[in-house]
Amino acid sequence: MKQELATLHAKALQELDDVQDTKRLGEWRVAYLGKKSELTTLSKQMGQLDAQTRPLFGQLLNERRQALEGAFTSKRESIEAAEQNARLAAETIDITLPGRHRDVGAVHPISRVIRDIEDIFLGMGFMIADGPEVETDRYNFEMLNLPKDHPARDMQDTFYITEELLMRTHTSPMQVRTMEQMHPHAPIKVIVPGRVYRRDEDDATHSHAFTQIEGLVVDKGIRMSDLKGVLEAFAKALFGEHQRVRLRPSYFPFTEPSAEVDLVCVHCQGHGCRVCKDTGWIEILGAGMVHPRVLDMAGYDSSIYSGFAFGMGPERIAMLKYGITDIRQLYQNDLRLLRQFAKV
Ligand code: 2U9
Repeated sequence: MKQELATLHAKALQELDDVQDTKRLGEWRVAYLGKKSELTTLSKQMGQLDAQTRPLFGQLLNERRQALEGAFTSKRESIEAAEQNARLAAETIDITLPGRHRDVGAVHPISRVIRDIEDIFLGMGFMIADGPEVETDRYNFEMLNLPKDHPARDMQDTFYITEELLMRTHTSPMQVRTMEQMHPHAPIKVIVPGRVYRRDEDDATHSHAFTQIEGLVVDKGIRMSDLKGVLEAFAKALFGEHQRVRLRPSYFPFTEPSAEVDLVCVHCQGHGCRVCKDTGWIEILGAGMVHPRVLDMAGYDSSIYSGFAFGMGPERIAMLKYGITDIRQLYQNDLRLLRQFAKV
């Protein structure tokens, strides 16, 4: 039995020598130190030995088991260290490699101006509405006090789809729809941003497709002074606290009285320059008191209700704010222009 033990020990150590990974190490442990191992079998057979050799063999058996367990532990440590090193080597990051470039998008200047304007009016309690770009003659013209024979229809060249359907020439039809939807509730405070279409020749200041933001307020007792106050607050919020507005008489079929609204020139602060043609003022809005006929047609009795409306072009505002001189630059998607609006 002693010889058997010595052979077993030598065989176990030799096999352990060949073990290279934790899986095989586990198998080795089961085979040589486990419950069904030869070593355990030998210890069970110890009962057959005589009383004198039994303790000696028992001690020997213990020494061999401890030796094998020691060998197992140091093998496990060396395998784990090797596996750890391999893992670390595989995970090595070369921090000297150049980084991968990721393109960062930018909000288009027109969208940016629209968002800024929306924020300002939301802050004043307005809601935002949007609606169809293909409109009916009724909403685009009739309901805005522009009957078929009205000379002012010539002011706006229209893309017609059929006799009755057209590409909207302003966002005003959506204000009419809002009034119909809100009726009989008041007040109405709404702004409508959106794309509109006109049969214009494209040049530095005109485009056949452009954006507009129009606003409408309807309630009892709305006056021209409310219009001026709201537009002045708007001008200050968008262009700075020093801003003032000036109203000049004008004409729109859907408002009476109507006005053109000027800002102190953003270039020369009113001193006079090429941008404002030496007047010190720049026009940025059209506005007026909603025509009584427009209120009545949408269901708001003009003897009880009054309102004001205004309209502006985000392109023109973007050009003024960012010093863009040709409207076409806003539609060409030239990355050299757009990249200037990417926030870092
Ligand atoms: C309703 C009643 C009245 C909207 C208005 C203007 C004046 C105006 C233009 C300025 C330059 C648009 O971008 S632009 O081409 N707009 O001058 N728009 S009042 O009046 C309305 C709208 C809807 C029911």
